[in-house]
Amino acid sequence: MAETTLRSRSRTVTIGPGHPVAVIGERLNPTGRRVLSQELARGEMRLVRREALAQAEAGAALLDVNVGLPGADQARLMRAVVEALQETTDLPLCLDSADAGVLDAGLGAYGGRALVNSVTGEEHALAEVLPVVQAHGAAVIALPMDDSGIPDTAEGRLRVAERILERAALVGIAAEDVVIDPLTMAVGADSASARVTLDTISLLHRHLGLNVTLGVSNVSHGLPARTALNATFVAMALALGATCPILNPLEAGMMQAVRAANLCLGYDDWASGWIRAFRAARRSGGEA
Ligand code: THG
Repeated sequence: MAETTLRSRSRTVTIGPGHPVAVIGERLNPTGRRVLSQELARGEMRLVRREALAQAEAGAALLDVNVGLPGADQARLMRAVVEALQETTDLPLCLDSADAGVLDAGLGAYGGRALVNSVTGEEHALAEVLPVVQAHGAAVIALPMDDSGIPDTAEGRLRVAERILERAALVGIAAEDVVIDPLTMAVGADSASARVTLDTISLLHRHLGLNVTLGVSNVSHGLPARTALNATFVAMALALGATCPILNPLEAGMMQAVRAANLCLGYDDWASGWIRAFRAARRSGGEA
């Protein structure tokens, strides 16, 4: 199975078999967050820095960075956020935008090797995003949807992922630098959707052997008791081969599920990570 290596100026993170789960922290995203949106709109980086530090402290390995504010100059904003984050944290970044210009601006400001989130199989995305990824020597998340939409079967999603890999190879991006996302939708809106995501993960794992990410919190959108649902879903996804889930590391239940999965999948010798987290939580009076 392939390894993907990401870097900040001073830290290297390797995702892949034999490595503990690499959590991608989801909180630098203004969607549904009023105060963060307002600060970003003013170009203010106080909350961005605070969320970065909190996610690092909670155990994130990478930070997703989304500046999707309607009406903002997102290229400029992405550059400013990347600069602020590089002064604040040594975690490698995952730049989250569908716009090649926004990605190019963020990658240009970045002094490491970022993960680009994401490219789809849509012709315009392949043509615009892949050359930007290649020019900056970045890695990229592939979303298996194309100009005819999102396939509703695991086999259909695997076929689109394979087409994205072919196009990436044509511009000189190695297969191990493509992380595949099976696509996660709200299970409250379609009760078959989580199952398709999980089936896609195992098919991708068997056929491609590449790293797999997923936006865990999408699954519980609109439902109560989101953390319990997200935690169970991420444990299932990790058992089937996901290696770098995007989730909220500030939810204690999510990091508990990730640490439990690390232990159960053989990535935590002598349960030392599990015990260390329990002791740290007891000292600070919180949950493990
Ligand atoms: N795949 C990839 N990237 C992604 C996603 C994916 N990026 C975006 C998203 N999906 C993952 N990130 C989030 C971030 C936040 C939430 C869900 C997914 C979320 N936020 C709360 C809400 O909207 O209710 C608000 C949080 C708060 O107020 O603190 O649920 O699938 N590659």
